Amino acid sequence: MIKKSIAVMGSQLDLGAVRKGVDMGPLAIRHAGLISKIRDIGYAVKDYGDVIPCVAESEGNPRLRYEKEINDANEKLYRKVLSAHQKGALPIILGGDHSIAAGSISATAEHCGKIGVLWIDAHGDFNDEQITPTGNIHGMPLSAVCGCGPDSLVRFTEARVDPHHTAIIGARDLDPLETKKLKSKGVSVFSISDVHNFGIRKIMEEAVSIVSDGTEGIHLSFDMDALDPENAPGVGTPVLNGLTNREGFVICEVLSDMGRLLAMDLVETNPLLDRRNATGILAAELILTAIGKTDYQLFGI
Ligand SMILES: [Mn+2]
Repeated sequence: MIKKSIAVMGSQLDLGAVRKGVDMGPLAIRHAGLISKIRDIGYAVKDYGDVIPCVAESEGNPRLRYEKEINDANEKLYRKVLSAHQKGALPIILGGDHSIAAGSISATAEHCGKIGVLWIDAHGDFNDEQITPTGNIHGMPLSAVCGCGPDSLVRFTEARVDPHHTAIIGARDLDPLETKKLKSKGVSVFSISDVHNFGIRKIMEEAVSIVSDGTEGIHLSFDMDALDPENAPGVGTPVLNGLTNREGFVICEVLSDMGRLLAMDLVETNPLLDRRNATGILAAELILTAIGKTDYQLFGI
């Protein structure tokens, strides 16, 4: 078990994505019993509530849609996550679309210094205002926190993550220019084929060594669309042929066993598209596993 208390917080942000509904993700994950189940594992836990973004008047720059509202919400989230780190708690951040990671990861990097980022996602999220095919900011946060643009998305801090300390697992829907940029900046990408050819344990071994080597620890950013839509139907941008539930849990188990988790995002849960909160429940269980819940636990003994 990580010897820390847990700080749960969320961001009800959906302006980075096209399909609406991920703003309710944090509520769906809480309704799956997250807070009491964290307490059951044996942690002190406090729920700091959600950042609620301003109502958007217009989308603004079509290459960075809703930039102002997203940045304002992320600045608030950044302060909340930073404050949780300063109190010695492990922050768990519930999304919201993936653009919230520009706020959360920046806070971890600001507090901890050199960090590794493990990005579990069907997508690369490594676009910027020049190469984006859509202008949707949820396709850009990994690039932003690595200092590869857009800089405006991380305007509240100088802290950046070295792309060489960053690994993506589960990728299967990358844009062509994004792929080129990921390669040129040195991000390690483990596609779904890599997972199925070599096995999730082998891929995790490699990924974890990349993000741990010379870093203070790992910020895990888990996008529910990394999983197969059969298991996680409640996501805005589903992509066929995803990770199995078991593979998702192994990722979290390995991180829990290592004891080097600094913070975790769990994003892109969309209750409007879900089946009886299956995706919200799965999201909560993945979080619990990452912080030490096991299948066979001697509660309080
Ligand atoms: Mn994502």
